Amino acid sequence: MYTVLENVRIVLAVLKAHNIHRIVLSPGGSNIPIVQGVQQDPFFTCYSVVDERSAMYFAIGLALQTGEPVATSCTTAQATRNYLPGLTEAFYKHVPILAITMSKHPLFVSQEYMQSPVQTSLPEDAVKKSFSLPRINDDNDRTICVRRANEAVLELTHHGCGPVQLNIEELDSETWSFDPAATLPDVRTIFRYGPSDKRAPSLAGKKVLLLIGEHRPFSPEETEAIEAFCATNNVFVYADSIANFHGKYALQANLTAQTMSTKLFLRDYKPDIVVTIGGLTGDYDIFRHLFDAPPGSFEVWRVAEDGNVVDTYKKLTAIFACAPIEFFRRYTSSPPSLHTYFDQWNALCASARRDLDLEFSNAYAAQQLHARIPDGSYMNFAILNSLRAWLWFPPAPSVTCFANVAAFGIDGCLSTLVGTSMETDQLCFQIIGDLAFFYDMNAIGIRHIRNNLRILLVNNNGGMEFKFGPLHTRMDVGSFTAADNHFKNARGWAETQGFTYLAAHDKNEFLAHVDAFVSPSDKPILLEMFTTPAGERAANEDLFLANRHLCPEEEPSPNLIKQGIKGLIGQDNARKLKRWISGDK
Ligand SMILES: Cc1ncc(C[n+]2csc(CCOP(=O)(O)OP(=O)(O)O)c2C)c(N)n1
Repeated sequence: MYTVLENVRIVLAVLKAHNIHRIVLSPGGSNIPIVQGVQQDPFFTCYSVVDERSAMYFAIGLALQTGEPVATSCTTAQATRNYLPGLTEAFYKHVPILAITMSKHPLFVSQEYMQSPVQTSLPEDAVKKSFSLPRINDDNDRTICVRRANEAVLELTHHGCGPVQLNIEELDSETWSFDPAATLPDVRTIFRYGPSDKRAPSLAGKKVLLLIGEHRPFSPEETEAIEAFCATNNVFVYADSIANFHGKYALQANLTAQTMSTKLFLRDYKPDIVVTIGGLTGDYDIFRHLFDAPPGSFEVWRVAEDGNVVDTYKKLTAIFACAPIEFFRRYTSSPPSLHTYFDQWNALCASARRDLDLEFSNAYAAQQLHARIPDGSYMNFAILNSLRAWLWFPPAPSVTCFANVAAFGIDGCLSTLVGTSMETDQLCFQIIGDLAFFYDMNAIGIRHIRNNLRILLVNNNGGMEFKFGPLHTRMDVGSFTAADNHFKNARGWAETQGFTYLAAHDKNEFLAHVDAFVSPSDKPILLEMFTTPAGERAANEDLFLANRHLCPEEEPSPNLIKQGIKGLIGQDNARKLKRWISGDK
């Protein structure tokens, strides 16, 4: 029998998984779910101490004597406050005590309900960190509880030892309820390993997806370590342009991932282990597959010097708190491995089609320009739409790529690239929509601007990002969400600031400017292309339709039906029909 409170059962399971078996219990009503769970389980050694001040000092003594983390549990209200003196001692003494506290459902906190003061307002020098587990209503709450319970335990010994608060929210009506059939959940456990930790699991026989998020260019040593790791493991490296990695087993697979269904990914292309390095990917498509995959589909290992618990895909099981190079060296074995997993992705990606007659759009610009970006250049993609279009048409490996995907602001992309352009003589290209450009337009007024700056301003009259999906057919997106009709063109401002200003209203005008745009010049250049939402949509859709074969569906999808119509009446007529139906000009 266990409590009906699932968040409590998760905590009990996590304590056991991490082998925390000494617990100091103080009396009360709100922590009955914990007390009941541990007193019936021979795994736990329970100590009873009435006074919470004394209980916390008692726990310190236990931990000092055993050298192991100790848990404590008390009821709500003043009980937690009385942990404070002991927690302060533990904080400055660096003793790992997990203070499990209880609080009422947030509905009641500070609302003059009985025994409901705030339970997490501890002084900054009482605990290293404080975690709260919500009452579980759905899978998201469940995931949060599993992650936070693991994180709280791991924090006891992370970057030095110390006390940690693990607060559990509960509804009074459930606090004393038990379920005779309940057992402890088979909870996902997250472990943290150092670079030479003997407990770390093996990769032998596993299919590994090495996912590289945004990353500065790799050093030769790092590249060599990754290549050696890949050579001796069954690895496919998923690396977008902003990963700045171009190894033998790496592919720029976003177009494939975008076209593929999660069902197909799970059936044929999923790994056993995902190893992540670097920052955010900014790639919603691979994210979708990894995030949506059911629990247990694969494990995620995060390799990062900070050693933090970052559970992006809800499947984190291991954190390697070390520089990635140490991880790769450690998992490089011999002899060379089979590369079936890479071969599988490679075959699929190789059949992707990019050689289409795209409509005038950001994707068209990427298609025409990507191979013309000079070796050694730098690029910055002003997030979502521009980044995506250029992931489909990646520039040469010698081009260093960035995007502000860490916080996804349209506010400073241009300023970031201008900063980059200060310290290199190579050409620096910004791909940017009109909202992002005019947001950050003062960046081209920075008086240090140099001639190596190239701005491709894709003026599609507002935030195209919000006009791709079906949303624009269901609501007025243009007025406020995409903020149409604010900015006319950048000619005046660009010329005032000493730029060569080029404009392109169609493919011919665009192609006429390409040579100048990618060549050295005695002035910085701004090329403004004027595209339409309909053209932008058509380019994207044509690209997907041409790549449907990357994702064979059992059921004909709406897209497949569209493709059939196109086949019957021709591409141009299909576009006209679509514009007529959607009311676009
Ligand atoms: C500072 C900031 N404000 C708002 C947003 C939300 N946002 C994301 S994309 C986008 C539209 C950007 O439009 P534009 O720069 O014209 O590029 P397009 O989508 O048309 O290619 C907006 C407003 C954001 N990311 N950052």
